[in-house]
Amino acid sequence: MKSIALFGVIVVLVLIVGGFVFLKSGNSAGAAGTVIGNSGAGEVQKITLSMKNSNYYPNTIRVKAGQPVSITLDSSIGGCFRSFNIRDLGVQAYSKNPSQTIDFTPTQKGTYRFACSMGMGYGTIIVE
Ligand SMILES: [Cu+2]
Repeated sequence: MKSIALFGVIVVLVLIVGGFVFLKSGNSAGAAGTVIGNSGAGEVQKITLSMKNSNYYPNTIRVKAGQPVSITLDSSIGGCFRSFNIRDLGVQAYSKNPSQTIDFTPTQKGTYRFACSMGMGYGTIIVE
């Protein structure tokens, strides 16, 4: 009876450790993606949006054409604001959490509107 209990404890421990390793590998995958962005020495244009006055903040973003853009929706953003669209640039993404960035490369210069899926939150992205 005692050895069965011990076995049970070991199984639970293995599951817990295994779970941590699994979570860690998931996180490090995201971190690796970030490192790749940084290694480009300014090539990836990183933008973090948060929530202010029931809208995205900053509300106007400027990026350079032909260079990859990586948008992070920080943890203050919730609900349908996490589904991010720049219709005219063909960007349509759902970011489940801040580690899921919205990556795209704008090629066409211009001023575009970004918005959540329902259009409640919106702003302007200027590609120059
Ligand atoms: Cu919305």
